[in-house]
Amino acid sequence: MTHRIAVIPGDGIGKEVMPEGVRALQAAAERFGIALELAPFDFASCDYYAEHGQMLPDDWFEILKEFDAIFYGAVGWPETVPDHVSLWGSLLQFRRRFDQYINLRPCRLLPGIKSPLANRQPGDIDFYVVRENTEGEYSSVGGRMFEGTEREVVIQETVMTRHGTDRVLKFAYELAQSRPRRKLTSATKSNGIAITMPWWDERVAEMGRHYPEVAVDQFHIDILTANFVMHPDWFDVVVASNLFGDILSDLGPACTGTIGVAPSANINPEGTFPSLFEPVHGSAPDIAGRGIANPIGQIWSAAMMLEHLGHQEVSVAIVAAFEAVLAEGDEGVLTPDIGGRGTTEILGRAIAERII
Ligand code: GGG
Repeated sequence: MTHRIAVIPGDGIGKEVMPEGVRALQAAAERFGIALELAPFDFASCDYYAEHGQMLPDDWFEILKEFDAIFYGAVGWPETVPDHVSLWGSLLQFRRRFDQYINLRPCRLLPGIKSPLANRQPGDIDFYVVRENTEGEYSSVGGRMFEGTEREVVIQETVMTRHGTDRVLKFAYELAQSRPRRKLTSATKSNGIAITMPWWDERVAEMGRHYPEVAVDQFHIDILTANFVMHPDWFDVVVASNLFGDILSDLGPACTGTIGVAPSANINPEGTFPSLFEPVHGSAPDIAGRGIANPIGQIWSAAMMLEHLGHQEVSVAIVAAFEAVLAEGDEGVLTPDIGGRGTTEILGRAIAERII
C-alpha cells in the first residue's frame, strides 16, 4: 500500500526544515520498506499569495482531500502578508475544513538538550498538550464598527460547542488513561471568563465520570503557565482551549530548551479527512534564510505522521535516531538553538543516517 502525502513547506524556515523532514521520511521509508508518494505544493505560502492574491487555489479542498496526510512546514511572512490573512487563508482552513479537531503536541526534554529550568533531566518533563483546534477563541465571529473614528468598536466572540468541547475532552481523557500516570490537567480561567470557562469546567467534570481511573486537576491559565516553569514534572496530559493550548504548547517546549524540536499533529481521528503534521514553530523571519533552523520539530512531526499511518515501529526508529544524535552532542552537528555550530542540513543528514 502506498501512502500519499502532500508536502507543503510554506514560508520562512518552513522551506528550510521541510527538506530535512522529507529526507528523514525517505530514509525511514527505504529502510523499513514503506511505499510513500510525496507530492509537493507551493500553495499555503505568502509567495503563493504574492502571485495569486490568495493563500490557496480555489480547488485546494478537492486536491488535498485525496491525500492520506499533509506534511506542513510553517506559515507567515508579515513583511508581505498580514499574519491574520496568511494564517486564516491557509492553516486554519485546513484545520477547520478537514475537521482536524485535535492538536496533539508532545513536550519532552530530550537527551543532550539543556533545559533553561534548573536541575531538569530527561524524564522530568514529559507531557502532552491536547489543544482544541477548530473553535474557541479562534472564531471568525465578530466585527468592527465605526472604523477609524472615535466611536470605533471591535468585537470577537469565543465559540464553544458541546460537540466540539466534548470530543477534545474525550480524546484527552483517553490519552491520559493510556499513560502510566493517568493524570489530566485542564486549563481554565473560570474566575475571569465567567461564561464559557465555568461551562468548560463543567464539561471536564462531566466527561470525567466516564474515566474514574484518571486523576483530574485544573488550573487557571495564569498560574498554569507559572507551574509549567516551576513544576513541569507535575504534568502528564494537559487539555486546553484553542488559544490556551497554543500558548501552552510554545511555553512547554521552551521549558525543554528550544521550541525548534516541538512537533504537532492536527488530527481528524475519524479518518474522514487527512490529518496534518507540522512543527509547533512558525516561519521565524528573524532567522529565515540563514540555514540554521532546527529541523527536529519537522522530523519529529514526520514520525508522528508515520505513527498515524500505522507505522509505530518506524516512528520509534526516527525518534531514536534524533535522540541518538542529540545525546552524542557534537557541536559541529547541532544547530545554534541547542548549543551547536551546525546547520539545518548537517543536523538533518546526521539524523537521516541514524534511522535504522
Ligand atoms: N508550523 C506552525 C505554524 O506555522 N504556526 C504559525 C502560527 O502562528 N500558528 C498559530 C496556530 O497554530 O494557531
